[in-house]
Amino acid sequence: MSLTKLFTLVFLRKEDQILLGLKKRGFGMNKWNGFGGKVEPHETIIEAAVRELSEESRMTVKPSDLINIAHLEFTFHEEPVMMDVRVFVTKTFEGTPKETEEMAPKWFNIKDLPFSKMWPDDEIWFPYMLEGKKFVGKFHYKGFDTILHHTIEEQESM
Ligand code: 6OG
Repeated sequence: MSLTKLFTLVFLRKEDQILLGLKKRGFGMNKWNGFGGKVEPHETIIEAAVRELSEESRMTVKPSDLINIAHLEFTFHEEPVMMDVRVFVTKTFEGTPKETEEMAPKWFNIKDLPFSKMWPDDEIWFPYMLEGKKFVGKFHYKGFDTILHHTIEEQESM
């Protein structure tokens, strides 16, 4: 039997820069990523995206400014869990990024992203996001370092 867990992942854009955070604990520790986490039972996906961004970076966004650009599905060899990650981007936000217990935020130029210290899937799908495309990406991992196979399908709308 398989079990799906729903997550959010938010990226803020400022001209040719993107805000990433270095994860300080838990799943994906020591990797740069966007900001996000589990959707709680009482909240919508958008509410979770806004909340997780604020908790992890202290940045504020309006729910209506988040653009859903991707669904990412992660499965792991011999693991029953499927991670369903909803990816959002926006250029409209308020605040100054602050380090929190979970993340250390930093702006990166989009031409100089730290892929060697990110999830291996990021290098495959970031180009779609940076070109403004919408897509569904499916990645099947063995452990946390090896992608056994993947697919990416562009979508007209999400
Ligand atoms: P917490 O454990 O912090 O939520 N996430 C991934 N992001 C990328 N780019 N690649 C992956 O490949 C990922 N697996 C999980 C979803 C975990 C956060 O990490 C994201 C969430 O934003 C396997 O609650």
